[in-house]
Amino acid sequence: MSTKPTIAAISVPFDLGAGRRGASKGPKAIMQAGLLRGLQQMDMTIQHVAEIRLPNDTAAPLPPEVEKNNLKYLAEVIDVNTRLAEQVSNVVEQGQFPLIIGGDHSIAIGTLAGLSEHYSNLGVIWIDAHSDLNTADTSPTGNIHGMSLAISLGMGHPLLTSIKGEQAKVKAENIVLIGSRSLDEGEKKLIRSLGIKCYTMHDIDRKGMAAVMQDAITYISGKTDGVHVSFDVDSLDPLEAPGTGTAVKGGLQFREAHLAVEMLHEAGIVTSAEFVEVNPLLDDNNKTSQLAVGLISSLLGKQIL
Ligand code: NNH
Ligand code: MN
Ligand code: MN
Ligand code: MN
Repeated sequence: MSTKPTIAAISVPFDLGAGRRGASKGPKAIMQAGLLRGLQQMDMTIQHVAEIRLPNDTAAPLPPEVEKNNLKYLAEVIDVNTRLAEQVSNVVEQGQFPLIIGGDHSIAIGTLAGLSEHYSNLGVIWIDAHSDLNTADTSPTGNIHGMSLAISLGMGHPLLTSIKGEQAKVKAENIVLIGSRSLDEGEKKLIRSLGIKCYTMHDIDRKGMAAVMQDAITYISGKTDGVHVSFDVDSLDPLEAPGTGTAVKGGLQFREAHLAVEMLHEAGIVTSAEFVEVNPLLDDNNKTSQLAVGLISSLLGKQIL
């Protein structure tokens, strides 16, 4: 995005994909931390186009014979993501830049499904302490936010993988994981067997964030027709981002995270983004919401000088 597109913010106050409640309050906290104001000051046109939620917090019921084993709140996750996918697709159709504000990371299912209607070779940069590559068979928790990337690859419950069509929404070779440090056994196997590009915290420590991002951008640029940034705030160190449900020590420092998104902006390749897993109930004086606003602004072009 070299010229400034209109940013279409879509908030998704949903947290039933996570193991604890509270990420549903993320969008409001991020808005209150000044997201729209900040972007307008950068001369960006931003509109809050939609809030995606379940009417009366009730999902369309699933037929009783549907297998729901180790898939918590399956009906709710399907319903909200079906709505989100449609909204994301419509925003792209209108030539706007979708900015999805979560909500827990299960909403990536709907985001990627919606994007897949417009990109046949979508790149995905997944910045997260986790890889979210579990299926019901490998998940230690049954929380669907730990399965969203696998579902987008076409692996998982058929009612989840078939939102916006049966096809895989993203290809393994078009994914880059950044900041990984908490991977379940089944996820490690999948990353190895599919050859998914994965920059762990170890790699970031060794090479430095600048080199990692340069590699990641080079890897993804040539072969994709769009790049989505899926940013889970638990990628940051818990000292920087305490307001998140599954904090893992040893994460990205404040500047490392900003450098990553600044470099993505400079590369001019990003066509959509989502920021997820801000949980205001666990936050310390809105520190994590404010951090999210700073990271979003940097990704969209805010510069220091
Ligand atoms: N891997 C764990 C699970 O499947 C944790 C996932 N939690 C996340 N992912 N926050 O980003 O439940
Ligand atoms: Mn449409
Ligand atoms: Mn995640
Ligand atoms: Mn995570």
